[in-house]
Amino acid sequence: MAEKPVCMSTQTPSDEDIQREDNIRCLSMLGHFGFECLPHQLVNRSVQQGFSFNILCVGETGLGKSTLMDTLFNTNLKEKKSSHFHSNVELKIQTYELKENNVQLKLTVVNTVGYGDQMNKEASYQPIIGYLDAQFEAYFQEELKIKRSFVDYHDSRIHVCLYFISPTGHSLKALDLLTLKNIDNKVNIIPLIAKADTISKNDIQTFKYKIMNELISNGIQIYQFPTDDKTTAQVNSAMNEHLPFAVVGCMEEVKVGKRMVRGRQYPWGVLQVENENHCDFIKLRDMLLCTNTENLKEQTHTQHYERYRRFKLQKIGFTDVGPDNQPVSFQEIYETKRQEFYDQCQREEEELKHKFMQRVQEKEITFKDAEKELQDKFEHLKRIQQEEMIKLEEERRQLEEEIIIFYKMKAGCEILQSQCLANVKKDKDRKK
Ligand SMILES: Nc1nc2c(ncn2[C@@H]2O[C@H](COP(=O)(O)OP(=O)(O)OP(=O)(O)O)[C@@H](O)[C@H]2O)c(=O)[nH]1
Ligand SMILES: [Mg+2]
Repeated sequence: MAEKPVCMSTQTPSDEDIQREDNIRCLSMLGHFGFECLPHQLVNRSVQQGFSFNILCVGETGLGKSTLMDTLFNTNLKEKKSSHFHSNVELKIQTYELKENNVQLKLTVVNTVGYGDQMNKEASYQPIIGYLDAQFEAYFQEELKIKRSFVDYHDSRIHVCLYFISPTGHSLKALDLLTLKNIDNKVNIIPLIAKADTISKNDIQTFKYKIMNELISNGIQIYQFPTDDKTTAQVNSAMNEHLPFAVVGCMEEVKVGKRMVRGRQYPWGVLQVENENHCDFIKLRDMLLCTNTENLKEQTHTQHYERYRRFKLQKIGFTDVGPDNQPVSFQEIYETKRQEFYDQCQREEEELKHKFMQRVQEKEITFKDAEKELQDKFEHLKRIQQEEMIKLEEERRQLEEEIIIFYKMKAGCEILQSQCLANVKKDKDRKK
């Protein structure tokens, strides 16, 4: 628990109260009220609730991301090593509960897996953007709920992105520029030169200078330690000069003189991680976890999330001022949007109806044409059939006539034949 505050007595009243320009009077106090203890209430509540901090580590496989996280929090976060054979970049999210004295910290570390291992690296930054946006969207949806529960809500928005630069000593890679350009308006970026023990002290200075020049010439915004707070302005502006931090991570302890220190043992000596003359690890840890944690969270909310929220609301159609540049209320916009939506629905319905009627008419015409064609065909066939019938009838009549003639001729022939036979018989009889 935080210490119980000791409330001091207030100043004596002055003769004249000061009237400020914004019409607020500054009064001098006549006695002790106790509101000077307000900050302590905030401290107590914050300690009770605990803190949360979300870090995104972006860097090529094996650049020392996990080791640096372990070194920063002086614990073994038990991260497994990744393989170099991922077909695309993935994100590994892990949340830890840490406790230092009475202060509890919910730490989320998001690591890129397979970053920079693909032949085509153009899409490498997309999963990172997707993740950053998804966390903003989750917070945005919570904000829009009627029943919000921000007290137990785990805010997963990323507060800082530690960007691990390969210690080539040369320049930033195309992938670094591409990713940084695409994420700099979504997250606070602190660039780090990874495994800085692999470059000489002089080369590091030149490398830092080159990196900063490249970032500026490519218009990439990195996080600047704030200099508007008197208590931290001096140290922060000095630290801004040291960016990008050249860091070394290591959990092993080696003996230096009579002390055990965390460091990397080389044939020519020991690189002490927590020695400011050897690397910038201490600077990073102080800036990240002691001096600017709250500012990083504030920037995430007021700059990056705010940008996302504005974009989302504008996309839906919300604005703060109307066409006449006068402020408009949420209710007004909602009503206008509802009316617009209703009108649009009506218009679309009318359009659909009209299209439907047109189609029906077109079909009707087609059907009528087809019907007429069929009717004509039918009439034509009927005519042909009737003509055929008449023809057949005529042929039948002719045949019947021919049959009658035939029978008549047959009968005639038979008479003639019988007469002939009778005559022959008569002749025979006479000859006898
Ligand atoms: N020289 C040197 N080696 C380091 C440093 N940090 C880590 N290493 C070594 O680099 C290797 C990879 O370290 P990791 O921390 O696993 O790297 P990583 O970026 O988390 O790797 P992945 O998660 O597999 O992408 C290990 O053998 C570490 O001991 C450093 O600052 N300097
Ligand atoms: Mg790792």
